[in-house]
This record gives sequence, C-alpha cells and structure tokens, in this order.
Amino acid sequence: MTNNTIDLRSDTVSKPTAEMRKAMAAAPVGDDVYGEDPTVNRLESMVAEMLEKEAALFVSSGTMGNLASVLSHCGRGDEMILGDLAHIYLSEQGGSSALGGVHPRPLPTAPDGTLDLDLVQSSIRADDEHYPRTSLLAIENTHNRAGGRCLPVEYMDAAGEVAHRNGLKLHVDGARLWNAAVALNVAPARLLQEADSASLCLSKGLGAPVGSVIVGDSDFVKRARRMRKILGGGTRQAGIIAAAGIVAITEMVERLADDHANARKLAEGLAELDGISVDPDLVETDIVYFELCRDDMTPAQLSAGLKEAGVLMNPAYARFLRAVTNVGVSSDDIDRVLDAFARVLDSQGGADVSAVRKYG
Ligand code: TLP
Repeated sequence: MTNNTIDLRSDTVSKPTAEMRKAMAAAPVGDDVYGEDPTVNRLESMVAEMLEKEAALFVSSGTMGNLASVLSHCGRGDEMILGDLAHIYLSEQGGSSALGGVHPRPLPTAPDGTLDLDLVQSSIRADDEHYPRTSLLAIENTHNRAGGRCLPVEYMDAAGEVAHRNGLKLHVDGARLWNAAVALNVAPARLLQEADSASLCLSKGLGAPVGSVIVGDSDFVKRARRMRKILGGGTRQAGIIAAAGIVAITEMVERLADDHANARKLAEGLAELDGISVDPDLVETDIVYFELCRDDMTPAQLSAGLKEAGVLMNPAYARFLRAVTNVGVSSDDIDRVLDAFARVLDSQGGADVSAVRKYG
C-alpha cells in the first residue's frame, strides 16, 4: 500500500490524529482493573453523561461491547430477537451462543435496517416449557448491511416500547450511532432514550485507534464489567488508549458529516457509470453498497483492478461491493476513485484476484 492509496475498505482503517497521539502520550494512567485509571474513568463518565445513561464501560472492540452486553442481559438458553443481517448475527462468530448459550431468533431485516415490530411482537415466546425465554431485542443503528441506513427516533422509541411491554430488554449495536445522530441531526442520547444498553465504537468513523464504550444503568454496567473480565478484557493502564477516545468524542463527531457527503458524492458518481447500480438517495451516512451488473467481470476482479489503480474496497456479498468513507479520504480523493472506476470498468477484468479479501 502506498501513501497515495485511497482506503475505502472500512471506517475502521482510520488512523489516530496528531491530537490523539499527543493526548495518548500525556494521559495520566492507573490500573483500570482496580478502577484507578483516571483517563478511562473520565472517558466513561463523559460518555455516560453524553448519552444520558447512569454508567459506561470502556471495552476493547465493538464485538466485545455487543457480547458483554448480550451476556449481561441473557442467561444460558434465553432467546435474543435480532435481524438476520445484524452484525451480531452475521459477523461476530455467533459469540453470544458459542460462549453464553444465548439462542438467536433472527427476523428478516427490512431494506432500511429495521425489523417489523409486529413480527417482533408475535415472535416473543409464550411462557411454555417447550420454549426458550425471550429476554432481549437487539437492533443496529446505523445498520451496516442495510448500507449505513439510520433508524429514526420514532422507530427507536417504538422498538423500546415493544420490548418493555413484553418484559424484554433493548440492546442497540450503535457501532456507528454517532453517524446516525449527525445524519439525523439529533442528540445521540435521544436515539438511546428507550435503550437498556448500547455499544458505541470509538475506532470507526471517530478515528480512535482502539475501543468501544457500552452504556446502561449502573446494575447493567456492573454485570458488564464482570463479563468484560471473563472475556479477557480487563485491561490495566488503558488510559493510553482511552485518551484517544476522549479526543474522538469531543473533536471528531461533527466532521462525520464530511464522510457522509463524500459517500453521497461517491454514490452519485458511481450511479453515472455503466455496469454499476446504486441509489444515491439511500446513502445516508458513510457506507455505500453498490452492485456490479456485468457478466464479464466479477466483484473480486473489480476490487483487484481498483487495487492496482490505488483504491481499496472489498467485495461484499453476491454481486455487491462495499465502500466506506473515513477521515483519511477527502472529497478530491473521491474524484480520483471515480476516475479509477472508469478506467477499470473500461478494461476487461483480468486483474489478479488471489489477494482479494471478502467482507460481509
Ligand atoms: N464492522 C466492521 C467489520 O465487520 C469488518 C466493518 O468494517 O464494518 N457492529 C457493527 C455494526 C459493525 O459494523 C462492527 C464492525 C462491529 C459491531 C464490531 O466492531 P469491532 O470490529 O470493533 O469488533
């Protein structure tokens, strides 16, 4: 990869800013398993306050955040309702069933990332010895596989209402909740008003090198802290990385609007190209899924051709590829990406696909 490479594989590839590196070098630290790391404590209380929840917990990744949350809500044999395209269901190794014995009940995900709440209601099990106990509803905002779509406030509230009316908890995989808040122009706390827990990533669009934060009430966070420990996530002088997280939540949220504008610009440019199908109006945040509609080129060949032209993006599923804008990609870069596309689509494939990695 050269310095000129434009990396659209994910927003996870974003690198820490100079300000983050400075804050990391200067961070006061202590042993966080003793609860004595002042920088971790500060990050946790800032996030809890920002999201209007009683408490927060710094964890190593979005996967750990979701897993610790699900296992803090559900016992072995409990059932969790979630979408069949949810990241928790598709891309986290089935950790909640592998490690916690939690039974997943996947429901169809609508194109806008929502679940039909009538179907959620009718899928909740009756109290019968044949059935698992349904104890959790998990939703995702923004929804990755739905193309970064935002679930609006009304839907978030309604999901909480269905869950609570039936004695379930609501967990939100908010890996990109800040993107949703910026795109919807609403406070992130408002999106989580009815949520019992949420996991938010610092190391995606916000650019921190490592980490996620989970939020909820104090009892939940106490259970999640124990869960984090058994998952091997009790870290020590973690203030070094939490310091970058503090910069992320204070300095990097508003600029997500630039990533969203760049994603829209990319989608609009792609929509003009023969052989590519995408609806730019559905691009609400930083993620663009688009379909390659050509018989003479596979998504892996397109990806490999783009790589030779200095642009990285991954094939996703079927004939779809995914591009994710991020802090390392400028509006001018999007022009370069579109030029590269025009050139690669003009060629007849033939690029070496052996190193292409699939996402999704
Ligand atoms: N998504 C990643 C990876 O799956 C490759 C990506 O590039 O989009 N929830 C959602 C909605 C996510 O998109 C992800 C990561 C996670 C959770 C997990 O976060 P990490 O990678 O920090 O464990």
